[in-house]
Amino acid sequence: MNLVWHRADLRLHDNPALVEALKSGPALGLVVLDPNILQNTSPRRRAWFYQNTAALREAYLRRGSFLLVRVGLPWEVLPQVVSELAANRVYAVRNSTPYARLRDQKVGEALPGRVSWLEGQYIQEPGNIVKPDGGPYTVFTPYSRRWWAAGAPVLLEAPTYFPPTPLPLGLDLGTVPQETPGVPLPPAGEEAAQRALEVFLRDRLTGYHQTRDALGGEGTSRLSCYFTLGVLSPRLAAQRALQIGGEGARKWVNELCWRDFSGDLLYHRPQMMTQAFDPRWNDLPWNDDDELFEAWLQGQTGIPVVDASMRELQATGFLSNRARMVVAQFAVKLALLPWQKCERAFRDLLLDGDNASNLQGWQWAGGLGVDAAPYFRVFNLITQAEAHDPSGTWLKRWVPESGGKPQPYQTPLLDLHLARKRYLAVAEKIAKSEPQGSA
Ligand code: FAD
Ligand code: IRF
Repeated sequence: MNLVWHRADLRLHDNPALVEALKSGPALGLVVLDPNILQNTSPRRRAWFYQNTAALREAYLRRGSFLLVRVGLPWEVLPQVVSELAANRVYAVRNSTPYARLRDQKVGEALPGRVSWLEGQYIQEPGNIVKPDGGPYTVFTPYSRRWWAAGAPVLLEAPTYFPPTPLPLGLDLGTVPQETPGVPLPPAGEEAAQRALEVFLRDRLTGYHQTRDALGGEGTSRLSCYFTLGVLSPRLAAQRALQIGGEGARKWVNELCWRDFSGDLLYHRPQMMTQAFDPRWNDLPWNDDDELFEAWLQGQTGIPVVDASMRELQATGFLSNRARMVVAQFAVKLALLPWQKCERAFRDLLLDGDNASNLQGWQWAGGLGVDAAPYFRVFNLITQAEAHDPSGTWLKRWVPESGGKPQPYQTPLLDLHLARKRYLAVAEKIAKSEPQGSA
C-alpha cells in the first residue's frame, strides 16, 4: 500500500501523486497538520485549510478509501505512519517555497529512496521555464511568451474507484480540527470549486478582459482561495477556459501564468521572502510607525479607496487585484511602512494568501524590482476610485462615511501630496544608483 501526502493539493482530480500511487496497488491519503505552518497563520486561514481537508476526507470515503490526519513535524510523522501501516512508498506533489523545500528534504532523508515527488501545483513547474541561456526570467512578458509556447501538461482524471485498502485493526484515522474563521468562508472542497469554475466560465469569462479591474472584484473568478490550497487544478481551469476561447479566456489564463511566474520567482530567489528583489530598494527610508501601520491595516487612514479595501479584506478575506495594488502601493511608496511587516499581515487576512503570489504582488506594486514596473508610477488615489468604481457603490458600502466620494472623508493620516514628493525624490536617487545585481 502507498501513501499520498497531500499538502497544497487538497484534491483527487488532476493529482499526479495520487495517480502514481495507485499504479502499484491501494493508496491512502495523508494530511500532516504541521505546527510550523499552522501556528504561524490566522484563524480564518486555518479554518479554510481544515474545511478543505475535511472535504478531501469525504471525497476519499466516497471512493472507498481513507484520509489519515496526523499532527506534528512531517519528518517525524511520515516515518511513523509508514511503519504503522507498513506502507511501501510516499507520493507527494512538489512545492517550492523555502520552507517546503527544507521540509521535503528532511522527509526525503528520513525515508531514503521511498518518496516520489511529482509536478502538479502549477501549470508549469517553477524552474521549468528558462531563458535560452538556461537562466531564470525576471520580467513577466518574456516569461509568459515561453510559458504559452510550452503548451499545457496532460490532465489527469480523478480515480472513480480505489482498490480496497487493508487497514491495521484499530487504526486511528485522526480528526480534522474545527476553528471559528471569523469571516464567511466559501464552500469547501473540489466539487464546490469546480462548480464555481463553471459558473465563472459561463457568466464572466467572455467579458473578463473588460471587467477584471473593478475595485469591487465583481468581474473576476474569485477562485484564488481554491488554487492556493490546490483544491482546484490550475491545469483543469486553464484547459476549460481555452476550450471556450476568446479574448477574455486568453487574458484569464494569462493571470494563471502570473501565478506560475510568482512561483518561479520565489523558487529562484528565496531571499525575496525578506529582501527587495532589486536590493537597492532595501534602502528606501522606511518608517516603522505603529500608528500608521494600524490605521492602514484597519482601514482608518481617512482615504476612502485605501480604507474600503482594507475593511473589505478584514471582513471577507478577499480583495480584488486592483484594490490589492492600491493598498500595497500606498503602504510601500507613500507610507513607507516596512513592506515585510505589511506583506505578512496582509497574507494572514487573505483566504488565498500564498507566499509566492503575495511576495510577487507586494514587490511588484511596491516597485521593489519585480518585473519591469517603473518606480515613478504612483497611483492617484482619487482617480483610481473614479476610474474603477465610477458609481461609488463599492466605496459607500465599505466606507459609508465617504458617501461614495473618493476624496478624503477626514484629514488623512498622511499628506498624499507631500508623501508622493518625498517618495519620488528618494526613488529617483535609488533608480540612478549603481545596480547591485539583482537579489
Ligand atoms: P482572477 O482574476 O479570476 O484570476 C484567476 C487566477 O489567476 C487567480 O485566482 C489567481 O490564482 C491567479 N492570479 C490572478 N492575478 C494574479 C497575480 N497578479 N499574481 C499571481 N496570480 C494571479 N494572489 C494570490 O493567489 N495570493 C496572494 O496572496 C496574493 N497576494 C497579492 C498581493 C498583492 C499586493 C497583489 C497586487 C496581488 C496579489 N495576488 C495574490 C494576485 C491577485 O490579486 C489575486 O490572485 C486575485 O485578485 C484573486 O482573485 P480572482 O481569483 O478573482 O482572480
Ligand atoms: N500543508 C501541510 O502539509 N500541513 C499543514 O498543516 C498545512 N497548513 C496550511 C495552512 C494554510 C492556511 C495554508 C496552507 C497549508 N498547507 C499545509 C499547505 C502549504 O501551502 C504547503 O505545505 C507548502 O508546501 C508549505 I494557505 O510551504
